[in-house]
Amino acid sequence: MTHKDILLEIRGPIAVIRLNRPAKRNALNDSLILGLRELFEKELPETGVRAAVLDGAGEHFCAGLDLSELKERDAGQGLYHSRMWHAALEQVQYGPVPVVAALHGAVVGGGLELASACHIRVADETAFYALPEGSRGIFVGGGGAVRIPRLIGAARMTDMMLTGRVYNAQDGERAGFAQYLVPQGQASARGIELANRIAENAPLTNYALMHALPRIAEQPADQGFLTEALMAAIAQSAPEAKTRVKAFLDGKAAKVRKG
Ligand code: 1HE
Repeated sequence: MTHKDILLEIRGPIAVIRLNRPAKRNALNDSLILGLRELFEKELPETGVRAAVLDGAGEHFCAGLDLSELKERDAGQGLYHSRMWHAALEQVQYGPVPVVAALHGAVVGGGLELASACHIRVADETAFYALPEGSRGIFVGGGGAVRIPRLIGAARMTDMMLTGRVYNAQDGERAGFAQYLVPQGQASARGIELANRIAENAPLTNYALMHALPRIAEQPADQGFLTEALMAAIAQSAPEAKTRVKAFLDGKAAKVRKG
């Protein structure tokens, strides 16, 4: 059963997943993190959707870790807590379908870590990005140290944590947090549009983009080229690829148009 603070709506080929704890600015307590893991690992695969959108109810996407649960933990408990986040966000990144994060308001701390585990980020003009961990005397623990530098570079992340710098939506898009910047209130609608487009792809193409590309990008070049060749060979041998290529050659598929 879907967690009490998560709304799941199936809209044809896509799922719309909403963090629904607006009174606490969608702060992520342990229960909600485990709920996200359960959703991506068990519930979503059963729905048969081909893409998903993740957004937040209320004025903000997500205020990060629920600080009211940050009680005294010893080093071992801290390690397990962080690994619990890793396991949950791993299910988002390497789960069943590509996930578009639709961002508005605060995208901070663990909220930014969650957004970074998604495959595409669409932000509206109200979005802002920060890593207040630096000011709270803690460190990122939800995979941010790995994923955020891959979006914006280690130098920008270091600056954010050392100085408390907050990026607004425009600067955030330029820095690489979001791939799309839309007017206020339109992030979810645009996310849904993109997810529907993603759902039209051959499933193997989406699989390759989710599971092969990030690993290839981390491999030494000679290994990356080989992995790419293996993935390409598998994707192009699928019947769906042959049908799609034939449709183009028969003049029945869309051409690429100038953006
Ligand atoms: C919270 C949290 C939270 C709000 N944990 N309760 N994250 C942060 O350090 C960010 C902390 N939050 C904020 O800076 C602001 O709340 C916001 C900029 C996100 C939103 O401001 P605003 O004015 O809209 O809301 P608010 O009045 O500050 O908050 C409304 C309520 O939500 C209030 O509770 P109330 O009972 O007084 O109504 C807040 O206490 C509560 N609230 N954010 C708990 N984060 C895996 S490691 C990840 C490490 C981190 O993420 S550290 C960064 C944590």
